[in-house]
Amino acid sequence: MKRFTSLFFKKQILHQLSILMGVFLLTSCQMINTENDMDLKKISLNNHWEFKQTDKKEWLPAEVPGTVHTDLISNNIILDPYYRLNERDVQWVDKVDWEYKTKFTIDQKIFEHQKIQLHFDGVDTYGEIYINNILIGSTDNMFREWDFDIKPHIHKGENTLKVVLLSPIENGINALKKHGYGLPAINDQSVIGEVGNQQVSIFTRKAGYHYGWDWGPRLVTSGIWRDVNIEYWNNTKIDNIFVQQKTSSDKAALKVSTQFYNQSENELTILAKLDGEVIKESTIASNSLSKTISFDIENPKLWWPANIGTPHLYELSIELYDDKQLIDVHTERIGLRTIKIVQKEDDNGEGKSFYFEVNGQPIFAKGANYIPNDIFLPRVSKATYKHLIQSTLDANMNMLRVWGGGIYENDLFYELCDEKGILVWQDFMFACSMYPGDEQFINNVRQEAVDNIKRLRNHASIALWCGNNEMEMAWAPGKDDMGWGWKQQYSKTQQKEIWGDYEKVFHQLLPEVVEEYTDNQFYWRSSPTGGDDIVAHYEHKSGDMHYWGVWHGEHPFSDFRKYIGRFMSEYGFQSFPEFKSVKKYTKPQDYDIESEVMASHQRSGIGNLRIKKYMEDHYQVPTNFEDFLYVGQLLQAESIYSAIQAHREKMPYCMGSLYWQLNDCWPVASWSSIDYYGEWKALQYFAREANKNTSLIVNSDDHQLEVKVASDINLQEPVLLQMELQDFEGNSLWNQSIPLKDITANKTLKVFESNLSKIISKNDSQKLVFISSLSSKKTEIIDRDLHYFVNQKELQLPKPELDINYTEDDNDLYISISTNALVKNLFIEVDQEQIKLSDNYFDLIKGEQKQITITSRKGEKIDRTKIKFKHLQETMKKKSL
Ligand code: BMA
Repeated sequence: MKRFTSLFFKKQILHQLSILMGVFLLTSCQMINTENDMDLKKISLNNHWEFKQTDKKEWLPAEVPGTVHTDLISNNIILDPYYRLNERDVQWVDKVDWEYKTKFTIDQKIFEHQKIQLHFDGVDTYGEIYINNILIGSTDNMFREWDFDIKPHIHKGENTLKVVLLSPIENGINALKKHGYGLPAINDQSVIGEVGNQQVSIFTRKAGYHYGWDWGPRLVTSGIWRDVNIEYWNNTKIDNIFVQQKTSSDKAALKVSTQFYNQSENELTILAKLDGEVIKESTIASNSLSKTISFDIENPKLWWPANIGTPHLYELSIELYDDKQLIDVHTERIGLRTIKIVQKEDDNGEGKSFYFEVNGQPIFAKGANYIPNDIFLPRVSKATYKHLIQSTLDANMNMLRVWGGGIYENDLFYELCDEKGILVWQDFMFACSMYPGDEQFINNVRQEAVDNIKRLRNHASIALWCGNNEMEMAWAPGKDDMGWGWKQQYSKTQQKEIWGDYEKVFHQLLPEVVEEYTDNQFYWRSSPTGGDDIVAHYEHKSGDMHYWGVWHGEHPFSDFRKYIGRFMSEYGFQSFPEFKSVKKYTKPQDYDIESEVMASHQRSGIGNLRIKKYMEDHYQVPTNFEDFLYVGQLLQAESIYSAIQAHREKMPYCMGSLYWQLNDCWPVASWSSIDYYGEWKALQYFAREANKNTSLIVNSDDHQLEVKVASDINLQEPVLLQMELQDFEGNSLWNQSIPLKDITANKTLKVFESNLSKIISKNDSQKLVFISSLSSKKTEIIDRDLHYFVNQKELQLPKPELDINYTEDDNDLYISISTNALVKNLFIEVDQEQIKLSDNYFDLIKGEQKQITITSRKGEKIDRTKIKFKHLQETMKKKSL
């Protein structure tokens, strides 16, 4: 195998070093570096941009990658649209055209290359590309990558690149006129966009949420939103690689196909390396455009989802040589695993299972739906991505659904998911609307799908491709009594046309592309769907389910236990951000959820109504604004905690629970568990509890109490269930312990049940807490649960006195807390940015000592004077403002 001489390998190292140096030099200025002798070279064109409104004269400094809006903000032309009502003042931005320009220098050496190509990782959206003032091409899809051969248009010396970004709204309006009639686009806030009822989002291949959503503002961006560079090479370069695997615990058989641009007359050499070691070498015939090499990895280290095993990654490099000269190298981190979606007919014939099986093991999917982190995507930092994916892992999740109204995320997102063992349910970018299906649109979507599948298919985390969000359910083809009333608004001919267009994309095009370009990855036509001919509703027994009875349908929280499908891919409940976040986008006169500013940062028409109604049912509704925000977060946390538990309780019938939604794209009241500023809401802490690998589930009604244990893993050793009834002053009123065996994966076992009166006896249920814990010798506490017998508003809570002590070291602040009586939902509010607490919003009983660590994500010192404590009891005092 290792036929190359050691001299050759020394040369390779020099090559690699020079590549690294080259990249460094090239990104630091827009001058060309020709020092390294690898054949393919790149110049980043991310620097020295200027922009202007097309019909204005003055050029201003601009950022690439960037957006028009953020450039206008940095040049003090518009104010931050996220602050108070500023969004309303910037609606003109999407109705005019913009120009961006930069310069680059081509020296003799570069000029001599056979191929010189301009490459955009992304253009948002309608771009006209000019080199030296000559139009060389155009773009019309934010999700695609764009290549332009610029060799014929450039000269030695200085050249110019200009990108004209045409108004997405003007383009949309023209497309709407051409189409002849409008299409459903319920989240398109055209009125806020000052274009009346002209909902045009569906005509443009651009992130749907830019046009508004029920958690998002209306800010229709334009911009060169991802990297732009010039690539130049002679003869050959790697286009992409496609890794296929047949993996089992003792062997992974890999087939790596490499596609090239190749005009070389020579026979080339291709080398595959795994973790730096040469694993296979082969030759490529002259002019050949692809090469597949196969090799086996014995006893592979498998990639496992988080908490089930280690998500091991191997580094695979493909190197290309022409006569021992390194021409190009492509490196990816890959995971060896199998992922299947199992849909097996139930024994009673009523439905089919729907679960993910990784390496042959069924996995209960725990997680959330994920939306883009900002309207202005290029400014989302690496730190934000890292924080979100780490928070996903920290909340004991193993799956995120990249939802179809946003974007195919940046590489970094998937790299982090690979690393942390987070499975990705990947939607194609279509949501809550119906789209056109003319030839141009279809071709555009095909290329979009190909580009993104090629970019993402080798990621270990990609588990499923899904056609769209909620479109099948909303249209409900052939079912007159189902759907969202969309089809009824159209003539029979139009209905046929709209559904025909739907079928072209979601039943033909996308499954075909997934089949052709992936390693047998699974395609699911819409979320939710019952599969076969079943349109999703709240009681279907196959496929995935979005259950919105709680919230949209005003069902009580207890209905989370009633409506459970095979895989819950959406359900949710809103809350406001915490007060410290609200302060960032408001002024004190806005501190009322019905104020104009707060209402503008609440985009669900029924949002405040629902929060208030459910709060009245469960809590004493505080009149104080700050308290209302806090109790609202508890309400959301309680609701989703109970839903996660209900879904896990139904395991293995139900094998997935992804709540709506993990994150926010601006500061707003929404269903998120992490706010725009990265602060964990109460829900994020509660989800962490509910998602533990082994979890106690305690339920009671007026007569009965049940304790169950849900587990995603096999527990190797016996465990002890300890249960105790206490009053709020810490007096023990009843207790029992039960040793447990046979806690096995993907099962929920009932481990205790009793007539309630036997436990509560004559005690007042409003003053009681049922404490259960599960412990093993090895792990000590596996899980612990505090269960109350009445709603929070009926609890007769004591007035606790807290004993709080602080210690600190260089980075962290430690708080030790104890109490003389039960304290409910203690909220440690730290009025400092980017803070991480080891726990928050927890209940504490007498006799416990709680240790909290507070860390700054920015590495700052924690300022003790900025810490406040709030608990539920305080909000229950009938105080008026
Ligand atoms: C779900 C999502 C989103 C929406 C959310 C809340 O159906 O797919 O479209 O934001 O509900 O209404």
